[in-house]
Amino acid sequence: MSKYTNTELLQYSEEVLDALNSGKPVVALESTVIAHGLPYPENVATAMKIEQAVRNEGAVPATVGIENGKFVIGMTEQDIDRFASVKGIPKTTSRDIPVILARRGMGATTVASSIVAADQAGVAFFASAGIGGVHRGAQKSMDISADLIQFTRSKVAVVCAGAKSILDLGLTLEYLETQCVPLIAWQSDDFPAFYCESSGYRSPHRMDDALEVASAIEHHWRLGNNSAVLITAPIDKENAIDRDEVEEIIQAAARQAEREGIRGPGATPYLMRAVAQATQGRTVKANMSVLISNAAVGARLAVAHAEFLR
Ligand code: PSU
Ligand code: MN
Repeated sequence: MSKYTNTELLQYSEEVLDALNSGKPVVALESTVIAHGLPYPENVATAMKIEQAVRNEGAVPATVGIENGKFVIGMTEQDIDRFASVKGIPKTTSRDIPVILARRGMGATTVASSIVAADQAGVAFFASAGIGGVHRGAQKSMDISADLIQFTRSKVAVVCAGAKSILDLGLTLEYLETQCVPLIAWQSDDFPAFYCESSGYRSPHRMDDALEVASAIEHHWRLGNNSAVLITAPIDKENAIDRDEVEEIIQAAARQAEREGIRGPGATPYLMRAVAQATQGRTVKANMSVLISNAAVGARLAVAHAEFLR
């Protein structure tokens, strides 16, 4: 009998089920970035390119979301189009999951809720562009993304381009260290800052070999940690944006957000839109490029991990 199968909670695509049951690498992908992170129709095109990037590296993509009270593990093209175009699909982070499931609703999954789903589904890898983190001024606002807490609870390897500098990246790194989340910079020395190659902070570890990354991930799990390993890969040089330029724009956007009293789950999308506007869409282009390149890195590492386990 096959180990993986559809359940009351999980609706797999056939392709993902086949891959999991034959030990092939699968990479989970989030849907908040489709529903809330990018404009239509660029979001649809990007979601398809992300999936293609995963396939090109020899892995199977599984775009994750919530529909009809189930986690979808591997969206169809129609699903992706719906998440990209239908207004009002709620951004669903970890704590929202039970409510959305109980109401048999739809939910666009964040990094946190996507790795909850991936972990349940037996998908070991997840790739996205930017994770949430500790917000600037968190000493007062206490705004810390649930992504960081979820890393301590879900056994998934997470590949990302670090986090946007709309956050306090120094505090984000401190938080990850305190919470015992292994952090590896893929083929670079620094913790990247999404649009920027470097946040200015060094990463605690650099690795250049995919099998060595796979080994580190397995060591973490074999030690009994049911938690994430975080791997960062920087944006391509051609699409990178200068750190000082972004910094000025972010400071202005953060002041505006404060004046308008923007808080809670709306804060990240608000700041992202403000930065996109101020750069005439250059950050949107960077966002798309980094989503695609990270998906490729995630797939490459997932392939190495499957090889490591053989
Ligand atoms: N950062 C980005 N793009 C995004 C997000 C973060 O550069 O689309 C989304 C991701 O889904 C992430 C979530 O998990 O925002 C974090 O939101 P919050 O800060 O509210 O936890
Ligand atoms: Mn928040």
